[in-house]
Amino acid sequence: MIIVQNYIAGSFETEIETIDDIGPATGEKIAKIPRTLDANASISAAKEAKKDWANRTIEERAQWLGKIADAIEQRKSELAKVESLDTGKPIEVALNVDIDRCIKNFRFFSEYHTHISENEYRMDDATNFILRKPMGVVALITPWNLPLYLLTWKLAPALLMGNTVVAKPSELTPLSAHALCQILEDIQFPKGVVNMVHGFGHEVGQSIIEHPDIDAISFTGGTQTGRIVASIAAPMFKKLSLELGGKNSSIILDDADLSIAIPGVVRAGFLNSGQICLCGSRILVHASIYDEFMKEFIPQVNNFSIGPVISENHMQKVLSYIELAKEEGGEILTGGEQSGENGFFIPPTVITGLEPDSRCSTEEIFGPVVTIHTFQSDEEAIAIANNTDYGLAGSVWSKQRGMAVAEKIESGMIWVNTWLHRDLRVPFGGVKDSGLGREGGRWSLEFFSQPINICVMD
Ligand code: TXE
Repeated sequence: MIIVQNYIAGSFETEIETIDDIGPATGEKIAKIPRTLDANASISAAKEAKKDWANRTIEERAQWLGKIADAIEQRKSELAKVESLDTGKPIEVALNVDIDRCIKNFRFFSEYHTHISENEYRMDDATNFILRKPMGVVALITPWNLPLYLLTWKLAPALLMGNTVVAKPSELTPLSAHALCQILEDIQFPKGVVNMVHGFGHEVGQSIIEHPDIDAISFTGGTQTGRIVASIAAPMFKKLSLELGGKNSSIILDDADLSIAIPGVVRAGFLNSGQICLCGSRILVHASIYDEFMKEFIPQVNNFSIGPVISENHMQKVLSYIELAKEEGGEILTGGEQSGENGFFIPPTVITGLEPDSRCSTEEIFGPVVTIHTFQSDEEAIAIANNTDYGLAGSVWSKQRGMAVAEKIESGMIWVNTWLHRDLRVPFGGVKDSGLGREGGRWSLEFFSQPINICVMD
């Protein structure tokens, strides 16, 4: 049994009350985590540590990011093991997708600091100097689907820009964040700069958001929770970044190269058991190629190996959407029921026959479930893709018209003839109910800092 502790001011601390952490592959208890009720101690620690960390040079902070990347690299198989245990994802996915990306997150921002230009604007009689100052103490609230990947995606730029941090990982997947704190301790990372608190979102999570000494909040999670976070942060004028849910379309036009589109669309639908906000869970296929597409698509779906979904509750939510699909007139072509004796497994599930505006086709299910729809023209495909409250991502598969269709999709990110092909310099984030703000490259650096103008007369 793993015992997870809070990490505050460089020391590991327990709480009297604990929460059980259940492994989704077995349904058994794998760890105990502290049920922290308030984040006051961690926020005070971060506030104290800010005095030193914010005053170090950006080069020194960048060097620390490099050291963290090295230390993660040395312990990558151990980290992949805990990530796989906690999320149920196959160990190769944990290693090659999750932990690999954690290392890249730190390395990328460690090297990217040289891109920050010291802006100067000349006037006839004066010069404006724009400085980038840290925000202060920032809150990082992260979900369970890509636990360390998403935490480090926020942590690296926050540290680079001179902020100190209070982080709260999901109570469903606390293990890799705890392991990261052990790494920070081992490499003698300055105490109090990163503080990690564990517990329920509505308890310790909310106490972080509400605290007057938190200067900025970077949140990734569900749209409903994002609404609560925004309603607390807005009247306090806290800087806020929200990466929320998605209901993304994979659009296969009649001129698509099916030999790349089909495996691409299968991966987009089912990677991480469909539990990535970028997953393409609505598949729109041109009617003229539907039969040819489906003949190859279903066998590839059945061959795609996935892990469980994250929890009993989440499995019930996904299964209830499959029941709803049947009530809405859908036909289950493959999958559709819980599988296995233990754990929370649902095989890849494909549903046809639903109206494009049905609930199952427009609401986020966040599991291994895709719906298939046909269309007759590019305009119709675009209209279906845009007919959802979300606007995060999507993909278009076409030899000729990918860019033209992509431009008309209401979403923050679109891939053409690929999916989840990431350049860490580009903006990441959604429109509509998928969120607020952008992460990535200079957008992350801007979020975690504030520009100050000093105008000096000649
Ligand atoms: O996430 P929550 P949940 C979607 C997906 C999923 C749904 C709900 O559709 O089914 O959201 O998932 C913390 N104040 N995504 O309920 O609750 C919480 O402890 C402060 C999409 O598991 O949003 C966790 O650390 N914090 C998403 C984090 O918020 C609070 C990934 C996210 O959990 C809080 C996950 C509060 N009041 C789910 N309440 C994506 N965009 O990738 C909760 N938290």
